[in-house]
Amino acid sequence: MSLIPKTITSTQTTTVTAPVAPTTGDVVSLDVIPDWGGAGYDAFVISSHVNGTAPRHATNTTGPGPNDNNITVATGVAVTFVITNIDTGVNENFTGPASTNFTIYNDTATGQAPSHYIKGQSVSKLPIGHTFTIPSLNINIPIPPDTIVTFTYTFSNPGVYEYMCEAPCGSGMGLTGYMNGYIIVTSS
Ligand SMILES: [Cu+2]
Repeated sequence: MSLIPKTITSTQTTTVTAPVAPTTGDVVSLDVIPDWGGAGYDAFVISSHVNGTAPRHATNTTGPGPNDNNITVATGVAVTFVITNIDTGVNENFTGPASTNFTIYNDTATGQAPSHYIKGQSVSKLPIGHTFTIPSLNINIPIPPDTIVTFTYTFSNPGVYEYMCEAPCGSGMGLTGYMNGYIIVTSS
């Protein structure tokens, strides 16, 4: 499956365009939407569930998570995660080794500038808004503001894997359906 270019306009009027990258296997597209459920309730949202140019949860609830962000994939398939962060906020600086290979695409006036990180490479004081973290697999991907971040992972074992953001990003942090979700890995 190839990635489909798309454009999302954030509430801060910054436009990011997804990379068109050759890949095989499955693609999971997630957006990080600031204030999805109200002030401070940022969320990972399945991209196809995002509506409109000022994306918001349909009911704008600040209650329990809308559960729009669970993912199902199969074992043994290379899954490419495409995480589009339309949040322009910085919440902390990320320092540490790259937990796996990943690429950060920065939107520039002349197009997208990819920065490739190799597993083990040291990352120092990278300003980020969020992370995409799967604690049980030691995956911890930094997500800078207004970027698209991609990485590919093949799940070996069926199960339910919690993913989350570990950056201190507000009230949605730690809430299922906001900055937390689950990856259901089925046997192929
Ligand atoms: Cu976050």
